[in-house]
Amino acid sequence: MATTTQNTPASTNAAPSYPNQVTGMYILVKALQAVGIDTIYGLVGIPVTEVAYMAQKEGMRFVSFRHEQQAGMAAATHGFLTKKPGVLLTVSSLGFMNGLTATTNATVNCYPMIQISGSSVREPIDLEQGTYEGLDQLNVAKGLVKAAYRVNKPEDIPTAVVRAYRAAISGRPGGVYLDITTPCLGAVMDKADADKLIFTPVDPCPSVVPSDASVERAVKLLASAKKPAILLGKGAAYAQVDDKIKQLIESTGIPFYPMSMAKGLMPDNHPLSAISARSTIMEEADVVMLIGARLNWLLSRGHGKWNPQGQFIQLEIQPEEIDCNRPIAAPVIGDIESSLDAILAKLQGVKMNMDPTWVPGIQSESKVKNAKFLERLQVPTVPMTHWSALGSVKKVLEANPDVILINEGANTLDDTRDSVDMFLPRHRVDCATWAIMGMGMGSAIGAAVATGKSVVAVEGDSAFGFSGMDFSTICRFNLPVTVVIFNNGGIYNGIGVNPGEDGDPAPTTLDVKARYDKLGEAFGATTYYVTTPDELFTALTEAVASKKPCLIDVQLAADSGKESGHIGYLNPATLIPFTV
Ligand code: ADP
Ligand code: TZD
Ligand code: MG
Repeated sequence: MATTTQNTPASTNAAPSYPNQVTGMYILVKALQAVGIDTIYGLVGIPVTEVAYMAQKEGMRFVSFRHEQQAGMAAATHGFLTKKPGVLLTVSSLGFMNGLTATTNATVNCYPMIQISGSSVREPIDLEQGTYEGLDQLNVAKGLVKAAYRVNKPEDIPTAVVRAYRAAISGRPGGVYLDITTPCLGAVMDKADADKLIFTPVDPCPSVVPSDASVERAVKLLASAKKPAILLGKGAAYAQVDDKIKQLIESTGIPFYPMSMAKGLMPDNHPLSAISARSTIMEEADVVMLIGARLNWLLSRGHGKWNPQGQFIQLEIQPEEIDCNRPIAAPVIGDIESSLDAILAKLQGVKMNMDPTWVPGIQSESKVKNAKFLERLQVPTVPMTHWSALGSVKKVLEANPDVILINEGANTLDDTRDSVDMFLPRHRVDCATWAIMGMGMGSAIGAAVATGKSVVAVEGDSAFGFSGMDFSTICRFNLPVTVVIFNNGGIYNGIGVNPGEDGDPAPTTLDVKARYDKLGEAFGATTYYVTTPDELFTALTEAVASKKPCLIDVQLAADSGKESGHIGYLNPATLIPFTV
């Protein structure tokens, strides 16, 4: 009688006879190495455990996590910081889905990454017969990621890896899903045949050169502007063309405004920085050049405060992005490097038409605002507020500009972004386009592993809760990461009141008396519990200098922080007031 339960190809039944035979897992590792990938982030179990062991055996780094979402956040951050896809390895079903949240988030943020997931035997999944961790993963992933492929045969693995790699980094970068079935991972081949399959792609991320006409149009418009501005987004940071951006700004004398993750591309305190004059730029600029920034909700989708007569130049790689919210007068479709090369060449000898009062006006406005802001940070309030705590964090981080700053929360995000100046490119990673919580530990790990640099993660207490268990990964891998938790006891603050009578905590209330430092102790980190700005300054200085895993529990007042941070205007409760 035929059995219908296993449906496993014959080749997976026999164990390979090493060293002459290998499995699909070996081919996968070799194919990843052939495209230059040296690190995998993940969480193992059936059917991918041996992929991770094989990776280590073949000289790759495997960073093992407590939750797949964080491994994915690490891979995504690795991709953003290095321009090479970060790789995430997950098991089937829930492991796959836990990781997919990060792969989807990477796609939204235009970070290159590849999620590789083992998947169960196809036939019982397709017939819904109920198999171990059975889920039609490929179809779940499609629509949420930039590209998704399934590999059924070991011979196809190198092609699949190269396709995933090309899809992740070419054009607009994004997350790619690679589904590899259990039989394919376990299939046995002769090593000599397997090795012959491996190849390195030629020109996997080809330049996209803008048309001459588009460059001409953009330069003409820029030169005609009386009040031009350059707006830098995280696409500009990703592109790693720091010198060209500096040259464009300094040779034209046009003021620039960096989006959150573009901070540091030019020093925040540069004389042409308009970081403290956002409203003036929006209301008054007549020509704005967007470089690797989308005119999305973070920029009021081009409406609201923006000068209705203002015109936009947009340097962008994805043609569909243009005009999606507001007509763009001068789109330049190309990769930022090619576009800047062409623009800088065309700008030679072109006379700018800038109003001579424009830059000095922004500079004097910035001077006044910066002084006022600094005053606020210098009040040593105890119990600490976000501001008094940030007064200390600012001092330490600005004294250590090569530390990568990871940042999430509501008030903790907004206030840190506004307080801490950045001086080097790609040194700030935050919850980005979707404003999601739960990237902190993963991103900190990805940043430390990908760059070898020290990392400080400034986390709201709620934000930390989403990824906190992976602090253990920071400790296990002995990474130079300091986690700073701003504990105000809740989402936005710790003073929410349950309007009912059951005595349960309010929906926004967490644990203002929690001692997060003790959590760090459990994993062997150096920990601190601080209640004053001076203690915080000393602790953070020491922690950063140690280059070891550290955790600082920063006790804030429960009433520090306002609902929804700086984006309260998006909260429906502010449109339809909630009355008890
Ligand atoms: P921010 O949130 O900082 O404003 P966004 O994520 O909205 O930045 O925008 C980044 C933009 O940069 C995306 O539209 C993306 O397509 C674009 N981009 C990314 N890399 C490149 C590149 N190398 N060349 C051109 N555009 C790029
Ligand atoms: N879940 C996810 C995945 N993303 C989210 N953005 C939220 C929930 C909602 N949310 C925010 O938008 S900010 C935030 C949540 C839960 C946490 C704010 O509290 P915090 O920071 O402690 O991190 P502050 O300093 O108390 O504001
Ligand atoms: Mg909080």
